[in-house]
Amino acid sequence: MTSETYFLPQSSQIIEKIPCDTHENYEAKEDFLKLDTLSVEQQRGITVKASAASMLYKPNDQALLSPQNDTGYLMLNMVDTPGHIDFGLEVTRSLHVVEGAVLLFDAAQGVQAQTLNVFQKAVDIGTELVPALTKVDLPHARPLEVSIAISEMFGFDPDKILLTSARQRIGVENILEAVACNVPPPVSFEDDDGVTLRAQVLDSWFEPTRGVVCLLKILSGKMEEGDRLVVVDDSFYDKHLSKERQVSNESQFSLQEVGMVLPHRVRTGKLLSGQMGYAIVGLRDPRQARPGSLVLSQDSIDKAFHMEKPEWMLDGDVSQQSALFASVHPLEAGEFDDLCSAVDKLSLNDTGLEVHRTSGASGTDGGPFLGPGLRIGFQGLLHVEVFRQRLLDEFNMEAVVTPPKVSYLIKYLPSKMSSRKQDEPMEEIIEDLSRWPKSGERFDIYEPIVKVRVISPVDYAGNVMELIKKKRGYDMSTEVIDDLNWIFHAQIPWGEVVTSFHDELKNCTAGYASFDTLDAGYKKADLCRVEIMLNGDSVDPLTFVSHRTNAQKESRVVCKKLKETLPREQFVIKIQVSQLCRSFR
Ligand SMILES: Nc1nc2c(ncn2[C@@H]2O[C@H](COP(=O)(O)OP(=O)(O)OP(=O)(O)O)[C@@H](O)[C@H]2O)c(=O)[nH]1
Ligand SMILES: [Mg+2]
Repeated sequence: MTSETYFLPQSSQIIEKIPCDTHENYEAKEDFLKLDTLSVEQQRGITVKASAASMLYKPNDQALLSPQNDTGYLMLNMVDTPGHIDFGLEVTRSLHVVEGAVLLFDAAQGVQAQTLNVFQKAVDIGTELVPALTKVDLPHARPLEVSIAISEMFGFDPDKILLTSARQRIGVENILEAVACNVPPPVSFEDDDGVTLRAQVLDSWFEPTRGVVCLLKILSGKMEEGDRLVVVDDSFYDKHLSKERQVSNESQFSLQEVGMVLPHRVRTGKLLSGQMGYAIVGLRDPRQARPGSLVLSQDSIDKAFHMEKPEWMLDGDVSQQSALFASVHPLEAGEFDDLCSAVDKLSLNDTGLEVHRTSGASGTDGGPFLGPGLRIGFQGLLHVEVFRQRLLDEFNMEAVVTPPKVSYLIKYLPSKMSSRKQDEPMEEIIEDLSRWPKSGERFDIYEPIVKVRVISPVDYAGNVMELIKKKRGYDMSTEVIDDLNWIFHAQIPWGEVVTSFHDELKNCTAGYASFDTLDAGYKKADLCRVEIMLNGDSVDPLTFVSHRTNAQKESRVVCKKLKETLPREQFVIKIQVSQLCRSFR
């Protein structure tokens, strides 16, 4: 959970509408359990999207309130973030908009790899951290040992680590009080004149009956229903600089409804500086209010342009961060346009997706069997699964997703046989395997490498090390966390990690190990491109890259699977594999 606290600059009329959490009644609240609203989250019991909610809290220490605040309450704006590494972008985005975060550790399992990752992000961003152990109710919880281990690893004062249980409602009050004491209120802009509106879109989604709904944070000024507003992004500022600014009609709107998220929506009619809430803006196209955009008032837009803007603008960040790529095809060939429209809407809400339509309208061609499709970049394998399920749940669109691939760096070497033109670069990163060098070229291939950090009970150390070796890992080292857990560091080709590392690691450690990864550049490798052909036609989406030593084995597995799954026809279907230029059956 990440949390933000700030002083309540609001009159009592708003307080009446907001349920208050005092020390006496917080136990009666069930609402905060309902933040995981997507059906994929409920089915799988995981969080995939960050979601926000606000509450009033009456601190024990009333000295925490500012002199102007005579209400006795603080308003806490909280964001719940996913834990799985594939949704790390949600964590990064959330950390940028809060002043502090509660870092939760499992009192039974101890430190997990993704917690290390979040800790490092929070330190880089400068977020205040409140450490807490949860699940202390479990019979095998080890609060003392885990507290000592994390205080040594992260430098927290062991006495300040809070003990809690979400299930038994233990220690919730202590967390709220620690947040109120330690997390500072948001810093307002230096040039805040108290009236000029600057709000940032934190999230937005499309609802068929209401159109685009935004989750906003008011950075300065206020917004009220009926206000004429404008959504602007980075390109707006660029155009303004080149004096070509023209606010398009599409990004102007009249604010239809505004309110707070508690976590059910409560219409308040206005939002003031420092508050977080929802806004229904009457836009129909979700792309017009992308997360990171700024909302300004039409009346003061020229003034606002000369004022400070928040650092965080997300657009453009994501493309470099896709971990793997797959091509996505509709189940029925005629549904390609519907697929495109569904993916457009989903990509607004899932900013980790990178949608490519490079080769004309059809994006990527799956040949006679898969038909046209889109090439999409994902954050990891779970992300691919969640994407597929969200398409089905939220857009009733069943899609075929080909096995994901990573990107490769190709360095061309001088060759008389080369058909490359002089102005073509000698180095390129490709994620589309149809751009693999043609035969006759001389080239070196570099594959992406990641630093992997596995945290596992020491009982499974042998299995973990064997798995790392099997995945072509190198530079392995170990570090002791406590009597029970070790950290294993290694460098592993990313292509080996994305395929089945997660499942195999969980299997060989009875589900106890966790891992995270850090980009470590590219390394030269002996790789082959393996092409699958059906009746002589290459099926692009089935092409894969394999280490030379495994290529033959992996090709046979794919052919065998194809033989089992392709529908029986009256004619003979020839399945062939071509590895580099060498062909075999
Ligand atoms: N015994 C016990 N179980 C808990 C406690 N908190 C959560 N759980 C269980 O742990 C599982 C995961 O809980 P979540 O609250 O979904 O965990 P999370 O950290 O939000 O997970 P993600 O958001 O997917 O990263 C569920 O089965 C919960 O019932 C606790 O304090 N005690
Ligand atoms: Mg969760």
